[in-house]
Amino acid sequence: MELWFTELQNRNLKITTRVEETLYHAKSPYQEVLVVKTSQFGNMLALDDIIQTTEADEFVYHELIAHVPMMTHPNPRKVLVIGGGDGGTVREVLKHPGVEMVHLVEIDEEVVKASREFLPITSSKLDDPRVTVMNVDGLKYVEETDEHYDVVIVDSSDPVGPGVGLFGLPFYEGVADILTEDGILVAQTESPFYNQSLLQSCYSNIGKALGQAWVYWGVVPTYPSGFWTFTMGSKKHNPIEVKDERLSIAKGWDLKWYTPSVHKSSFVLPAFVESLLKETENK
Ligand code: SPD
Repeated sequence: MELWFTELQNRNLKITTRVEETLYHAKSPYQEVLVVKTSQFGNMLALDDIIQTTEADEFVYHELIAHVPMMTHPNPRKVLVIGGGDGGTVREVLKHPGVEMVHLVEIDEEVVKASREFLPITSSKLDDPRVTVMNVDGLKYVEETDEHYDVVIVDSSDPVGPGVGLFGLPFYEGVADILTEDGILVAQTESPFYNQSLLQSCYSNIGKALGQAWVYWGVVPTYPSGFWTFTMGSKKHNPIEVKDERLSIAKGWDLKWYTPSVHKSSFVLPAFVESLLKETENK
């Protein structure tokens, strides 16, 4: 019998990949957590039937969401990751030698459990002594914490289910309050092919909350359209002006996507994305 996993990418489009075996399946209070072994992408984590990460292409997303803000800040010591229970973002953040503590706020402990068991490379740094994993709601955490962070990374799922509040202005304003005075926020902001208004509102809201915003992108084959964006807000530091000397600290790290040139080129946007962002500036 043939087994296939299908994600409905939008109302008109599906992506389907062959499954060899189901490795983990649980219904948590928040969502359905599934890990399958696929023929094309290796082990793959899906939440409510939406692909979150796969062994084959996780490096693109995790290197970009972590290293672009972490290099932009001159000395990131305290980092908060919201979502990201698979551990891939934490793994990349810890490559920065000055990092003293990483708080991982992942609402769903089933995601962490499944990833520890079936995504061993992605989750490999979750037990690092600098890491504290908290299974609490990111929105609530941001409202209630007294901690301040140099970098906050919003490694959320899509704007449906438990992740929906993580894309709104009140949340970004809350993050601005718990950032240090030169702090940086980055969020995953979906595909400009299929989710244009979401990208526009994130760009506009992050700009309002932090003062300045930039969009950058990479290619994640298992996400809708493959073309994936991240939006960074920074109170002080400009990601495009980071000195080559700073970017060169990544030499010798185990990286497959991020390089000093990629850091800069990721901010070069196709014309249609530039136009989308320009539209928001006039509002
Ligand atoms: N369409 C899926 C987008 C998922 C983005 N977050 C993935 C989390 C990986 N750490």
